[in-house]
Amino acid sequence: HSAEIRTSLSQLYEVIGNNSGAAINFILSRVQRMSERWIQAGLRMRQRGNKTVLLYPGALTGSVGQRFEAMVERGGPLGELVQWADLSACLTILGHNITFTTSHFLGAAPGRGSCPIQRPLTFDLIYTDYHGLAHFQGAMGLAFQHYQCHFRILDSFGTEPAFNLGSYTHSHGYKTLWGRWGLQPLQYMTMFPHTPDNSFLGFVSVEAVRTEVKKEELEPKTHKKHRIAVVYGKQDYMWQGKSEFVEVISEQLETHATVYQPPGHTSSLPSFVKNHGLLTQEHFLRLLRRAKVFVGLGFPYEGPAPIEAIALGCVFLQPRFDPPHSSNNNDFYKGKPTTRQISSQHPYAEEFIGKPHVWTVDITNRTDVQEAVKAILHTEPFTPREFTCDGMLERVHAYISHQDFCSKSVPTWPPENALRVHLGPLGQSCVSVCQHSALVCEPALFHHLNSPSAFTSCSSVGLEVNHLFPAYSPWGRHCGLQQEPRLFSCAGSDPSHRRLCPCRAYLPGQVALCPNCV
Ligand code: U2F
Repeated sequence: HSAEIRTSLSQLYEVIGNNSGAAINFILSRVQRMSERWIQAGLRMRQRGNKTVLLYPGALTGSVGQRFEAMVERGGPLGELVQWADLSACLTILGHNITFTTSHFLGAAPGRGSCPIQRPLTFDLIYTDYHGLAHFQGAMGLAFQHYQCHFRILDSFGTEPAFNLGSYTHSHGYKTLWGRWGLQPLQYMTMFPHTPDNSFLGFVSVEAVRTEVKKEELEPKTHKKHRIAVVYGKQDYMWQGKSEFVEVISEQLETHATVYQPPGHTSSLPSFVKNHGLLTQEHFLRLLRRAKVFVGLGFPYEGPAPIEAIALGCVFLQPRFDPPHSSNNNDFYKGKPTTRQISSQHPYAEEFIGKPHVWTVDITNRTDVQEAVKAILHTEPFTPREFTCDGMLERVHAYISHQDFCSKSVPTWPPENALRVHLGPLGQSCVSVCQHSALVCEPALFHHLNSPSAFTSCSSVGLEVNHLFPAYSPWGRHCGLQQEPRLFSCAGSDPSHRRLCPCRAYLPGQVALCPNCV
């Protein structure tokens, strides 16, 4: 039978509703709140799919899940739940058949009653995370290898190819707690377009409700949104050492917070801050709607909230990190399989959105902060297309129809005519080389330029297992080709190599897709 775009999410409520807990409630209420927008976007979308899909958020499962669950209503991370909610809504609307489970079923013997893993595997696709991947490996034994190509891993911060292969990380000193699964890097799906080596999954941001904006315009000035700052920081510790910064802001704006307060605990927040306690997502968004500025304190890194704030017409004011934070100098990033240099609390907001919506400042410089706050005038709401329902449906549909990690042959999507070859300067990664030409690095096109003919002049050619290749070395005019396709890397850079880069154009506001390949 041919699947259809669904015009209701009732099937999803059923499959999610078989699970329970605070995290599941967050997911369900988010999907319900956004259901009308999903359905309307689904009607605008002509394409559909009919895969059988398992969603298994390992972070909500077993003992890891208990710890995560305990923090949901105490200021713990919610970004992952935002993504699971939006992914499951998106797949349902596209017409796929979904199973969603957080039960630690994997301990059960195969074939017994409720175990969703049956042999042969009945799912076309399995969306999980790093925790879930380990559960599957434990439960499936040797069959795991065989099914690897069906996995899609939700990985907020991304996994660079250099961390991808156990033997390679070991011999090249790339230390990580998470990588080394030997999947194809595009099987990892990130929350923001961090490195194009991974697939950018994203989520859906709230969109400003037009009618409400209009209504506000007609109301007296006092009801207009202004002179309120909301500080981004759900737990007390995130405010430590930031009091001067918050003070400068509060000199000009009424300052609000949503910090979780344990019962019987006295607040250590400055007395001029109006703390609402941790809010439900709905009330949090209502607060942002009234505010003019959303203020980052430096943590949490790279979460969804700034995108929502900008969508609701706030300016996001955030700290610059100089020197940048990374897995080398920062406990949060330590062990994460990435060499990214985090130049501010939210590099996506800084680089992809920027002024007038995003101000990245040195928060220890009083005059800089004051100037920024003063300069923040009326800003229109803004949402990049990739964070709308339409954008996410288009992107996820494209991935499901074109990405095939089970095939033994080279990738055929995006098509070769999308390829723009660029030879970078010494020391630059293909991420920046392509960026400089307003293009994006496309790892699925690497195989087209992994041959001597792609270079202009080589006195010698070598084939090597090296994540920097294909690359050119001016010393001896050596051309290096890649021997291991799972090490093709947009992110890799080195002072003695000029990377040969597969760049491509992208749709406005939809960096994951090229203009002629959807
Ligand atoms: C990120 O996780 P966080 O949960 O800290 O990310 P946030 O940007 O704070 O927001 C997640 C959602 O929480 C909601 C808000 C966001 O959609 O609308 N919310 C709320 O419901 N009530 C409130 O009072 C305040 C916010 C990131 F996503 C994770 O991947 C990281 O692990 C984490 C640490 O860097 O940061």
